[in-house]
Amino acid sequence: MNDVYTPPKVWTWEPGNGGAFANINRPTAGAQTEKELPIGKHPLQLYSLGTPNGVKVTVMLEELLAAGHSGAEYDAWLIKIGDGDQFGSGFVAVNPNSKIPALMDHSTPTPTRVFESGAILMYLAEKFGAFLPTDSSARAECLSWLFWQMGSAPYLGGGFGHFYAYAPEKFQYPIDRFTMEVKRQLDVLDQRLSDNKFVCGDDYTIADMAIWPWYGGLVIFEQYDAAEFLYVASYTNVVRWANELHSREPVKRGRMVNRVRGEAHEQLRERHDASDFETKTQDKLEAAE
Ligand SMILES: N[C@@H](CCC(=O)N[C@@H](CS)C(=O)NCC(=O)O)C(=O)O
Repeated sequence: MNDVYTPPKVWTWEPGNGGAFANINRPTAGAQTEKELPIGKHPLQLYSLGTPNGVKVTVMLEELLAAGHSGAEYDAWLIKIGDGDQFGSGFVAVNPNSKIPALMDHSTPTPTRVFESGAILMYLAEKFGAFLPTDSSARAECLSWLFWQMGSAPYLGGGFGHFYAYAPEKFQYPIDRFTMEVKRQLDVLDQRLSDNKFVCGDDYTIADMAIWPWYGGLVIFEQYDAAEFLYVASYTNVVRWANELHSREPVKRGRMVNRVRGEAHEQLRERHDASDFETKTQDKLEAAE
């Protein structure tokens, strides 16, 4: 064991504990600066970043557009969470929890705000009548898996990812605890996908879109550089499903939106029009400078 910690009677905050993101973490909520959000030409305004939680929504919007729902045209604005954009007053008005993704729908009689990626996926699925079954049993199954993701991913990101990749030092106790949980979750998914094409059965739904960026990321994109440590190749059904989803063009497009890392031609930092994928990727913007 590392040094033993005896908690004080009352916890107090010590800014900058050395972990990644320590500069933006606070024990308080609410706006820290006055800053309005920009509003583009489309009814749907997304304020986000290309992290797994952000990608869920851009994949859904690109899938809706590919399926012919032209009302799903959207502006995607970049929220730089490392710079604290999520604590601006405009953003906090859309999401009091100060986390991406956050959506405003200006097509409703008064604008509708939606935060939490699961709520956004459900809102869009209901608005467009797509990617969520209407039969009540099939819908219950789909929502069960959607909320499984919401409850499970914090153990993957906030637990495993934090202690394995981001903490200032490696501590065996939390790494063991969260590795066991993440492997259990991968096994849940692997067993489910052993006799189901998609998470909810034969149809591709918002549950796949929610789960793929996290667990697909782990098995096909080396998330947290942990593929070998977690022996992800052994979850063959998850690997099959993750690759199948990645071969979809709307998934590839959704993954590019609000992305600020990786290959320049795969980054479309802001998206305001479908043609932006052809003309405004980071490689093209940089070449034009
Ligand atoms: N449960 C939330 C989680 C959102 C979340 O954790 N977003 C992260 C990025 S992936 C964020 O905005 N972090 C900024 C912060 O914590 O200050 C959802 O699914 O929308």
